[in-house]
Amino acid sequence: MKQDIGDLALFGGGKLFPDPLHVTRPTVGSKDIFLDHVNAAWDRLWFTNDGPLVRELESQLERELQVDHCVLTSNGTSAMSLVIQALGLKGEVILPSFTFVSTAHALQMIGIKPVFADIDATTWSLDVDHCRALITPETSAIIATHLFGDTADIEALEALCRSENIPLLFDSAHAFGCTHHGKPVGGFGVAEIFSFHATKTFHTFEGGAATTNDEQLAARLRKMRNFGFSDFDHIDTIGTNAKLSEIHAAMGLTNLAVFDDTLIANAQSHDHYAKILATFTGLTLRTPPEHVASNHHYVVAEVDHDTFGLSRDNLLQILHAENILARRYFYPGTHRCAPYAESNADAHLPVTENLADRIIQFPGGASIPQEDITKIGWLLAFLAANANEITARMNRLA
Ligand code: T4K
Repeated sequence: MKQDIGDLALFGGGKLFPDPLHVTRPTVGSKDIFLDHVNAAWDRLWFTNDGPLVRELESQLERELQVDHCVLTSNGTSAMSLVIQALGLKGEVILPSFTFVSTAHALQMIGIKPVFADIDATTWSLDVDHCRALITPETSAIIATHLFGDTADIEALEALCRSENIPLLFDSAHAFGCTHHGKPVGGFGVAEIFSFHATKTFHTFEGGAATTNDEQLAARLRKMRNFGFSDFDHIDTIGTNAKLSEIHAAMGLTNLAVFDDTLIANAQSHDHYAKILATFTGLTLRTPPEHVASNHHYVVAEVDHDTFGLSRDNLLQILHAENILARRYFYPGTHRCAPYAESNADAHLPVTENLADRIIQFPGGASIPQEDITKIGWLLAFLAANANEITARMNRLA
């Protein structure tokens, strides 16, 4: 533990963690159950193309998410691309800048212009008034993100899309296992898209899904993920290869079996941070509102430079030196990323830009030992107590 600011690793002291402490580690169920599924696939010699494990996982997810159709895909980005193309979107699509770049890329790659809207300062969800102001005759959809285990402003976005007669989609990569007014995320809008990447609270190594209550859309997505085949030699539509393999589905079945435990462990980590951050000022933990049951996978805080005494980026530098690999998702905001910066040079998204400069994600989730959170908490309190002296020393080093 640090007694003096000279003990900080940034100033030459020993690292608080000998090995890197990642922002997240994959949560895994029983290795034996996973291997049982893999052995069964091995014996069947059936490894992909709508295999029995994929079908079983799809039906379990439909029950879990209370949605009519779950179409598994190779990753979340391919699910998003398929839905965008299955719905025939074109022209312009409105989305938040403050999200992962994948949706903007999926649009831009097929010549649809991503139009970046700001988020609301309180909810961090798409700002509905700004979306309304951005709608033009070219707008073909709105794609909102449920961010950090919270949900978007679903009702207001639905009302807007209904009045404009355009589809509403959700990027739900962060919201598996969350509910909104008691209803599971997965059945809202025309379709929702999940990522089952290893960094997500429920994962299939790599993978993703589109969920929908629209039977025709689901049928189209199933064909499109498999080159457009409707049977052995009939190709009905253009498509691609976006299938999930049996080994990925085996991981999904394994992890879904322990998902209730994952949620409990996520909440324990989140609560532990909440108690620690309440003992000093300047780091405000993001806590979803009452109507959302969060998956608590993301431990995200806003750094208030004035009250905490350290800027977000100085804090990040100190933590990384200690081997605590906190992240600043989603810095700097998609509209300021290289592929979009020039065409959005005039875009003014004050809430997004402010948040992108203040936010930090701490190591959290179900796999982090509670004693590691205690150590991080101790360090954060030490930094808060000595912030001015540390900042002065960092300035001298710069
Ligand atoms: N929408 C949203 C809101 C998303 O966040 C994402 C993906 C998508 C859509 C698209 O879904 P996918 O097409 O990816 O299914 C990661 C992931 O690659 C990406 O899936 C994720 N979001 C994004 C937010 O984060 P990186 O480059 O930040 O990940 P990386 O490799 O630095 O890993 C993060 C931490 O996780 C590391 O500190 C180590 C740990 N880790 C990672 C992997 C892969 C492990 O411990 N084990 C592992 O196997 O992008």
